[in-house]
Amino acid sequence: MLEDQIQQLQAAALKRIEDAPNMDALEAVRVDVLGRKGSLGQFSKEFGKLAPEERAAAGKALNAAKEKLESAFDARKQAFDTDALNVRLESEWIDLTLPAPGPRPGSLHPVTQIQREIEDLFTSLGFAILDGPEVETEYHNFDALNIPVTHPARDMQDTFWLTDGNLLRTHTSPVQVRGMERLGPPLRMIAPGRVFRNEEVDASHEHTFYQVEGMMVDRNVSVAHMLYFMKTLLSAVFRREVTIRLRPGYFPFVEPGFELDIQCLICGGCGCAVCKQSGWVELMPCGLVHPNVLHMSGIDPDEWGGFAFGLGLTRLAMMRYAIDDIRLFESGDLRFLRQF
Ligand code: 2NL
Repeated sequence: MLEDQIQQLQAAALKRIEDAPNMDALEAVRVDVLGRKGSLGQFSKEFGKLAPEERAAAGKALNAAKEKLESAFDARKQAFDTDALNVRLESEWIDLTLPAPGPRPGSLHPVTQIQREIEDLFTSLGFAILDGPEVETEYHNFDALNIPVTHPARDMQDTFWLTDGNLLRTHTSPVQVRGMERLGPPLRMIAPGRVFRNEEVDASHEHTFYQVEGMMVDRNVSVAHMLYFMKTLLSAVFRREVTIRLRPGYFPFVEPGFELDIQCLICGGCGCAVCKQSGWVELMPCGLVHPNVLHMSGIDPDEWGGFAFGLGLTRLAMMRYAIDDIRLFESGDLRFLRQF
């Protein structure tokens, strides 16, 4: 009987639909059974052999089976769709009550970080933080510092001269000269900032870098005062006790002048590549302010004296973060800057 065969096919197909493990398997069943060349369609070809009254009953059974299978197929498909949606909902949900992330927070340039630490320290020691112009007069950058007219530092090779006779400051000393002129003694000040040298640029030389200079002018200021402040400064910068030594050094704006070295922080003084096996690292030129320098800025050297020092901020940043190429600082390279 055709109707029995349809019944059997229907039962087998329903079971296959129910057992289909996924959408692909279900679709294969649909093509097999309901598709154009599917097994259900094969029955219609048998209809010609049937008597007309049998044909009507068989047609009815075939349509009923088709409807039943189609709705079973749709229900199974619906179940797969719902499962897939639930998986997505579980993996992709977001909490809309969380605050928006906002812009990515930036960070301060490593030199700025060290500059601010030093500013905070000196503020706590009663020093003023002074700023001044980057384009300077020859007088404030050289003459007022007792630097002879013939000094090689004034040379084209070391200084960026402007066509009007002014220059890009080669140190922040001119800020201190202006400070002495304006504040008068007694005074304590530091002058951090950007300075310029006409350098052949390589991994350890830049035309633009940062330094801080500082000075204290008062009655009876001695090398002992200078040493106290320098040790306090370096212990704060390196966040530990440092051992220092003084060697004589010549700078026209101080007398006596010194080179201050710290015992190498890498090897503890035993000798390594950083200190070139000497155990010491040259860090800070300093000295007692030359009487001529005080006099030129309107301070009586018979009544007042002072100490002064210079410290390279860029160099400190290189030491602290073990940066081996000075050109990175002015490069604007975000891959570098985002590390700080
Ligand atoms: C440097 C800087 C030093 C000073 C700078 C200074 C400034 C005035 C008066 C006296 Cl207005 N001194 N600054 C003092 C000692 C050392 O070093 O970069 N030298 C290579």
